[in-house]
Amino acid sequence: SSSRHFGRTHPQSCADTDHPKVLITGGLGQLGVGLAKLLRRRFGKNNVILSDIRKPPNHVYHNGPFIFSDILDSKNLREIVVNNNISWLVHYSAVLSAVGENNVALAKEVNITGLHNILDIAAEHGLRLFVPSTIGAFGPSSPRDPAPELCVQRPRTIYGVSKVHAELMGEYYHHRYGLDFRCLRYPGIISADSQPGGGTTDYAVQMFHAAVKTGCFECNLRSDTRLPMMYIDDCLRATLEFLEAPAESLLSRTYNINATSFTPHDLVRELQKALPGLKITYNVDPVLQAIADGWPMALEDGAAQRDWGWKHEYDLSELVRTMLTHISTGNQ
Ligand code: AKB
Repeated sequence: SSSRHFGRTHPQSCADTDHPKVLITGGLGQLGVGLAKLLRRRFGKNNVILSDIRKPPNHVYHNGPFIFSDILDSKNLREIVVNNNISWLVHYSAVLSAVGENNVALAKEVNITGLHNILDIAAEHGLRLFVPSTIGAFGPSSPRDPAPELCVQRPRTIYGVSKVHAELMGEYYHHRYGLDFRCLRYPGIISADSQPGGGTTDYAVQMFHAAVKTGCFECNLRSDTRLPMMYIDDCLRATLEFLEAPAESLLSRTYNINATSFTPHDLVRELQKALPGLKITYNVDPVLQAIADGWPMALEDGAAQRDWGWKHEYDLSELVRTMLTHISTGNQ
């Protein structure tokens, strides 16, 4: 059909209406349930559909629509977009850095083939498409403190390579076919009630839980490894604000967002203010350490501040206070 050629066939894209109909892929990862909650408050419960290839816990079923969707099955994906009149797609399915290095074939399939399916379907149906990128899209030859928006990107992980590919393909589809592609480079995300899925920054989330539950933790990165980090509420708010930004204000389609940066040592010191008995040992994983050593220590996010008003709220001390409250009160 003509729409398969992705011509500019959607001048009045439904993405421009007040209440978008949103599909979130990879919805059972660290961010999907939280984003669905935020978007449902704004756009209505039934206008936000969470999807994944796994069966969700009961509370996810009770909080709004959940369906099976496999990003590697483009027929299934196309059916979902058409049957539900989807106008925004948030593509959270991905294999993260640590898991990717252990299973390159899977990372290629999910992060590259899956992304191709998503791009084609989004372009065919005039969707607004959000795909997260990451600090992992930089590498050892990128400037590290901070990493600018535009610089050398030669990551050494399959995860990073696939995310640079996603940035470039999305921007290409934007220029070539008018796809409303939007991409944020996320730092490591810290959350209390959802677990990260196999990344290099996971140690930080795990340290919070171990600190509260057992009082001791074995860290797999060196104590002086400084990485950009962000509390989940900042990340989800950034995503919503960026998704709502008028297209004319976006001078770029891929933006860095920054909040705080810390090392394991900084985090331990901050946690020990509330939990003085906390004991940390270090058992460095050389693969993860090499990944982290090639990532930036901070991201330069002036373009996001200028174009769509980005401003983070949580610094390290606020982040630690909030995480400890959530974990200790069992809100997890
Ligand atoms: C990872 O560590 O792989 C992710 C990321 C920073 O993209 N959390």
